[in-house]
Amino acid sequence: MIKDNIKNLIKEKTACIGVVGLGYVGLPLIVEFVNKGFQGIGFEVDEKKAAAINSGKSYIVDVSDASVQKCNDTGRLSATTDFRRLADCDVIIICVPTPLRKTKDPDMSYILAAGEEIQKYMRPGQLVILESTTYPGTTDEILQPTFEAAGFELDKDFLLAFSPERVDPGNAQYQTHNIPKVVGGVGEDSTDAAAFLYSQIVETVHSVSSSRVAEACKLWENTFRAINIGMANEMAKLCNTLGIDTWEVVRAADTKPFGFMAFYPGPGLGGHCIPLDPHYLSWKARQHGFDSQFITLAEEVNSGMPSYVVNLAADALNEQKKAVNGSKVLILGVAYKKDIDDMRESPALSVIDLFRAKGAEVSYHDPFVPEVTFDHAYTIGDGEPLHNQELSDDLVASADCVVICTGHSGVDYKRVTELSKLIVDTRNALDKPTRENSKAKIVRL
Ligand code: SAJ
Repeated sequence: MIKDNIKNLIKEKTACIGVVGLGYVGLPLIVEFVNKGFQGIGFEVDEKKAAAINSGKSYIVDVSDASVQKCNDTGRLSATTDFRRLADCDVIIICVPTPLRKTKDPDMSYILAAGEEIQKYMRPGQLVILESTTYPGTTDEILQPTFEAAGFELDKDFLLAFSPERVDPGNAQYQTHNIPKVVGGVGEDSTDAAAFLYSQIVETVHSVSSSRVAEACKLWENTFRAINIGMANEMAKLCNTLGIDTWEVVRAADTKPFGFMAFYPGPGLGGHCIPLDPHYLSWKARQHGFDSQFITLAEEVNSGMPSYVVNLAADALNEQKKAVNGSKVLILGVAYKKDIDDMRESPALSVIDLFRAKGAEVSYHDPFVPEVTFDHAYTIGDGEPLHNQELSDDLVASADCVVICTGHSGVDYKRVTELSKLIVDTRNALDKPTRENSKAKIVRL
């Protein structure tokens, strides 16, 4: 039985673990397996990444150079662009990107490419696991037929499962070993073998009945966030309409010890997960004639926040008899969330674009982000990148409006309120004493 063979190799720690894609999911994963005594082969299409790993260097925030070097020193870790070595692996875990196309449809090209490479070098006796976030059905509708087309038979020649990644970059409290792992196989043997594999590196493994359940679980988790953030954004608009302090309301609601989970308004939805994952779910549902209204509505509300923020600023400038056109706008914080340098899908890009479309002169300060580039999706401006400006007194004082898009720690907000004329705070970055002593007019979400 292939399941028993694979489980024995895992038990004896002689199983060779292949990880396809050494990004923020794949690299921490292979390091965990090597640290637990397994041999690990990392597969990358990017030669620079493979070379970095082989020279003991990490390019992932949660993985130190020392931890990569330590794995190298055991002689059990290697990274390669030679996909022929997939044949050496007893387990192959796919951790490749699943972005959206510009049309908001799933871009499956990375999973398809990985599946084709694995098919090329597949041999009997392998367990393949997909970790990339994707729509329910990917594992059994795409990967299973790909391997069967090469003459391999599920349960006889190969096992196949899905296990969603739950890596939270920068989260010191929750790392790979203590984040419960959901596992769902295409058939019981696959579930059993995959669950046994992850039990070697994760404290809690939660098996489900199929790969589709596991695929749907991940999307539920992140769609839950997108919809609740959308609700927080709509509540902000509602509270502003009623003249009620949004942040005071949500903080009060959060005193409820059960049945409530706080989400907060913001300038929009950024990151590589939350803005994208719900579209994988709604896309698949639409293929079956089901239209997910919550996902659509949350997308409308969240993607409308940048213009809501710009209009708040425009109204406030208008009160000071200033037009947006020709005004100097300083954006404080452009990363997609606090105290990180990641710009993916950052709503600050849309805020900047909208201000420029109204003729404002925009600059930014973000200690984590040295440069902001605009892809073709952002139409205004000459396409030239913006560069981080030092937060000098002159920069703040000369701005007609300061917009806090990301409330990084370590910014001297008190000084900003002393020097600014007008501040739009989209992140409640200005605490009450700072607000009460502010010389600037302050507008909040
Ligand atoms: N945001 C709000 N209001 C909120 C929470 C978030 O506007 O109340 C915004 C953020 O500013 C950001 C976007 O939403 O622009 C996404 O924020 P996020 O906190 O969901 O952070 P992400 O994108 O890093 O999400 C990841 C996800 N992790 C995985 O998919 C493995 C998510 O499931 C985690 O819950 C989240 O990290 C986390 O909790 O840190």
